[in-house]
Amino acid sequence: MRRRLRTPAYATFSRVAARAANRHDPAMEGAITLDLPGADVRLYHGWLPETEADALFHTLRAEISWHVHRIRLFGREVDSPRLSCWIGDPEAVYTYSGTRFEPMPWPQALQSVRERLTRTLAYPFNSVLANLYRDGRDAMGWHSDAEPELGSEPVIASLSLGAVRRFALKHRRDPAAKRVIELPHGSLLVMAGQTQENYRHALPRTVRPLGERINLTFRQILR
Ligand SMILES: O=C(O)CCC(=O)C(=O)O
Ligand SMILES: [Mn+2]
Repeated sequence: MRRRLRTPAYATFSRVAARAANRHDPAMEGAITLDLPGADVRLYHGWLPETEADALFHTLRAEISWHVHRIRLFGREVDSPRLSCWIGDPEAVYTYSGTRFEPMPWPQALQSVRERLTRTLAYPFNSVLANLYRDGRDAMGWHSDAEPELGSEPVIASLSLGAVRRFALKHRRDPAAKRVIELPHGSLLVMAGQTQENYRHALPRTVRPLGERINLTFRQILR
């Protein structure tokens, strides 16, 4: 059985908290809620206005120390097909795909995004996995963000910058419960509740000629 850390009460995300918080952030209104049983997934188009999203993309592209993460796949250690960087508060040590990652310090450009997310989603994000997809060959296979240090019912806030990519979700047991959506520049996808417990998600490869994309998944690592 997987080890589960207890989620502190203040970190419990609810629709009520979200609604209350949304009043202070116009970009959180007009969310698209995906109609998937046993999931809580919302997509906010244009969460970051285009010029801000452009600037953030260029700053992070240049400032983040991008590297290839080694991941465990079918018992073998291989290069992850994308460039990544684990960023967070000093205590936010994360082990995923069999590798332990010590956090890099927050770049200035990410601090204000993190503060805005923490405020509007009423959830204390202390880390972010930054990923750079160089073209359509870079991808992420089926997985759920369900490591023990994320606790039960984690909130994952995923900000997309750059090329539009498809994002797929499928239920672990119900083959009819699945969805593919597009994640445009400046959009925010929020996965909460039992989404990680019930669903896997993936960012499939594509042969379409595509430019670079940066994805930032904000998380809370529990101690
Ligand atoms: O790139 C994305 O949109 C998703 C990435 C993802 O699921 C992850 O890094 O855990
Ligand atoms: Mn994920």
